[in-house]
Amino acid sequence: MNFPYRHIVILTGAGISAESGIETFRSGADGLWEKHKIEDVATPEGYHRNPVLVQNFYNKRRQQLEGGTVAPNAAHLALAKLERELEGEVTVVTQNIDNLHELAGTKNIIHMHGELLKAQCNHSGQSVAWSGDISLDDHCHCCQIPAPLRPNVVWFGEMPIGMDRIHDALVKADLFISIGTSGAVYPAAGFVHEAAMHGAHTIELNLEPSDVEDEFAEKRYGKASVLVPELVE
Ligand code: BV8
Repeated sequence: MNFPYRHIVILTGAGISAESGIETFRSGADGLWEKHKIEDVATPEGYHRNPVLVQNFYNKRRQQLEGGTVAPNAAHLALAKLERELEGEVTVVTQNIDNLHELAGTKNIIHMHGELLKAQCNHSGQSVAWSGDISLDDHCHCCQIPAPLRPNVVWFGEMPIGMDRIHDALVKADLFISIGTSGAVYPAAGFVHEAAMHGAHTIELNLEPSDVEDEFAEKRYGKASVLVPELVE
């Protein structure tokens, strides 16, 4: 592979999984989930206000992931091939909580907004692999007094996962590619600026210009399953 870069950071969002059948958050007709904006459902306040609603929001998405109807698409597979064949380092920073990058074969992944196939102890914050629904009756086994389990995801107002590792990768990057994200959520939407400040070339691959399109040196618009193989293969 004659890709002339040696330290590549790839940020992915819901758009890379759209062609695998997983709904995005904001590019749909109204960007709502059962009449709720994600900003209202994916928050600690929303969870404490209505834990059943929020658990259902994630249980339905976990059922889809485990239902055997979604699989990695050509974009996920092209990124896994890039990581295998590049003489250098590829870091996939995903805002997605699905496991499609793993299923495609990518190894170096940072799930900065958490993972659907894990549950988290409400008290200790420890996470555990989880399949099936999380119900209000499910409790952790890590604490003296068992605490309720919540989805292992980063809600608005909570600290994203892996920020130190992400920062280190952005400082070293000679190429930053953003795939399938609206650029609506921080700190992820600010990564392009940080990478460019440290000299990386920056490319946006998306169905339409994102909220941070002006930050990119290069932009290609269309479907990820077409654009990503075109770029990296
Ligand atoms: C934090 C949970 C402090 C898991 C999610 C005011 C200004 C700036 C920032 C803030 C502000 N007020 C508050 C904030 C901070 C806040 C924030 O950014 N709010 C926004 C709404 C303004 N951020 C936070 O609270 C974060 N935490 O800041 O802590 C801190 C910071 C740094 C260091 C230390 C401490 C926590 C944010 C995490 C929130 N949790 N989800 C889940 O339920 O999935 S966010 C949610 O949005 C998802 O995780 C999702 O990944 C993320 C971003 O959405 P996208 O992935 O981009 O999806 P979207 O639908 O929007 O877009 C899809 C795109 O794909 C579209 O552009 C579409 O055109 C394209 N597309 C569609 N199909 C295709 C395609 N592209 C290619 N091919 C296709 N086929």
